[in-house]
Amino acid sequence: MRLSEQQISQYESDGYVFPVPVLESAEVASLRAKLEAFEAKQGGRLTPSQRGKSFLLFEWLDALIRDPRVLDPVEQLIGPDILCWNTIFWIKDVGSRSFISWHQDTTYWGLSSRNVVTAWLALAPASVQAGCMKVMPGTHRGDVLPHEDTFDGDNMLSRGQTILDGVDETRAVHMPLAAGEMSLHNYRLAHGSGPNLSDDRRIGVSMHFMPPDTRQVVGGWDTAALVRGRDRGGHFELTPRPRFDMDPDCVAFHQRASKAMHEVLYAGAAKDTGKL
Ligand SMILES: O=C(O)CCC(=O)C(=O)O
Repeated sequence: MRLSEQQISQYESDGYVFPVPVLESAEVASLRAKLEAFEAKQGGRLTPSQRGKSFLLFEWLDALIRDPRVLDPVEQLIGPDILCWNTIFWIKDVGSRSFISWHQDTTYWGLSSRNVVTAWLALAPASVQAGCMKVMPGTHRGDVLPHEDTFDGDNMLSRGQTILDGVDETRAVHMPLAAGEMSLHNYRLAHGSGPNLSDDRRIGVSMHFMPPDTRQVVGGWDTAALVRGRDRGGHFELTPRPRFDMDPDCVAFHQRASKAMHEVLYAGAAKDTGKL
């Protein structure tokens, strides 16, 4: 799957493009089943730290961040050398009040590049009713807007960071996705999502890709997976690859890597909620 010229120019001007088909329905059903079997084995849900940098924990997610159907469109947007900084599970159970406030990821990831792209893949239907992502077109081109830490318990973001002013809800664009489709957005773009009012879980996994000249400017040591081309920057420790789910060497590495990322996400915050 290649993005058309029109999709590339839409990404440049508006900051997003969707839907991009990635997985066949049998493939997405199999990945969802693997994730849900893992959740069931440990009482029904992922721990906060298992939500992030999870490509180190699950062999199938390590394969997904290297899948050409994900990377070919990403390469069209950020070039042939690609690092994956993070992956995050975004799961809203049926009947939960979980939501994601309007925010820009540049405010708390500590990454120097303007050119980080998030690929958000639906592992279950992400309809408007299910609380799919919504975006504010063009906001990736302006300054980062002021955010406030709200620490709202239902907000899935670590600090409940929320754009105070500058979001005109009437201009919001929803990005509904069928299971197996992904959206792509620039991490400077203002985005968020409402609660899941559907009768199925809303399960997504975001994959965050960056060019190797990116630096971590808030934390010290940080990690990334080299998923395509060469690491010409050398600013991140390259991660090992799990040979199977919960490969002990990678689980140990994940513990250190997610602790370092956690410190970046909470830098300067009034408190640590323990969320990712
Ligand atoms: O899952 C969502 O609705 C929001 C995800 C998000 O904030 C992100 O991928 O950066």
